[in-house]
Order: sequence, then C-alpha cells, then structure tokens
Amino acid sequence: MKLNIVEYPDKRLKEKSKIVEKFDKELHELLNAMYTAMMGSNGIGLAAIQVGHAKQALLLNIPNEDDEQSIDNLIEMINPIIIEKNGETIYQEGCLSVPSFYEDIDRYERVVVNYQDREGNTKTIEAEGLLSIAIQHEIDHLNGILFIDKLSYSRRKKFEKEYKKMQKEKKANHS
Ligand code: Y12
Ligand code: CO
Repeated sequence: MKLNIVEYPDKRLKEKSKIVEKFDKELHELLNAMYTAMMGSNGIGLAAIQVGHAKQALLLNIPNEDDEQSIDNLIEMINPIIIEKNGETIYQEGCLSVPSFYEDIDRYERVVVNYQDREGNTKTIEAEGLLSIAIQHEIDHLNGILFIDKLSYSRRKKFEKEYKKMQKEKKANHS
C-alpha cells in the first residue's frame, strides 16, 4: 500500500476520524504504510487522516538526544483519549500536511493518554516535552483540527496569503 500525504487545504483534513473496531491485517497494513510515508517525508508524527483514512490511528516517532529516529521508539496509538492534562508550553510546530510552515502553538505541558495498540491491548502513557506536544497535535488531527486553526485571526490571514503564494510557486516550478 503506497500512501500519499494529504495537504492543506484538502477538505479531508477537516473530517472527524472514526473509532477503530477491528484490529486486523487491514489495520496493520495501514499502520505499516503510514510508517513508510512518515519516514519518507522526515516526519515525527502522522495521523491516518493525513493519508486519507478517517480512522482514529496515529504514529509518533520522537528523535533521541542524538536527533536520530529509531523504530524502537515508534508509538502506534489507536483510539487515544487524553485523560489528564496540565501545565502550559509553547512550541514551534510543523505538520506534513502544511509543508514549509512553522508557528508557535500553546499546548499542555503534560498529558496522560489511554489508547490501544495495534492488537487492541489497552495502554496508558504519561508524556511531557516534545512527545506531549506531538500527541496533542496528532489527536487534534483525529478531530479535524490543524495547528493553523489555533492561530490568531491576523496570523491566520497572513498564513493563508503566504501559503497561497507558495503553492502558486510550487505549481509554476512543476510545469
Ligand atoms: C512537535 C510539533 C508537531 C509535531 C507533529 C508532527 N510534525 C511533523 O512530523 C512535521 C514534519 C515536517 C517535515 C518537513 O520536511 C522536512 O523537514 C524535509 C517539513 O518541511 C517541509 O515541508 C518543507 C515540515 C514538517 C510533532 C512535534
Ligand atoms: Co500534523
């Protein structure tokens, strides 16, 4: 299964993803293909809707202290729910579905999340730092929310202008 990353302003990114009920081969193939797509695009997080599948599934692969990504640190979350959140942090976020754009976003400093793994086993994770930010960013995708939806009115307007210009230039370079 070869997957392409869906890019803003594609309307699929606004969809609410559905709860996963079957932890079968089809789900495993989707997760495997998502991992290939994420790594192929230098991503550290990816939600299924970003490859056009409206399922509550996401991947996280946070780099280590040497800035290396290892499959040993891959986290696959199915049907995640934030059960605790506290504190405040700001981080300059990026998203594979909004290429070349980065913006400071407010997030909770710490989250505790219940989720299922690819076999349907229930898990709990407590996260702080980059992992906590990435979890919140990816869970937003499951609810049809992009990080640009969190910008102020004026910043969002500026973004739309810059993004349209960038898309035009991209198109011109490819023709
Ligand atoms: C902190 C903040 C946000 C997240 C969500 C996951 N975000 C990503 O994985 C973003 C990846 C990304 C990769 C890009 O490509 C390259 O660097 C080659 C990129 O650059 C371009 O699009 C040109 C932008 C974003 C997790 C943690
Ligand atoms: Co994203």
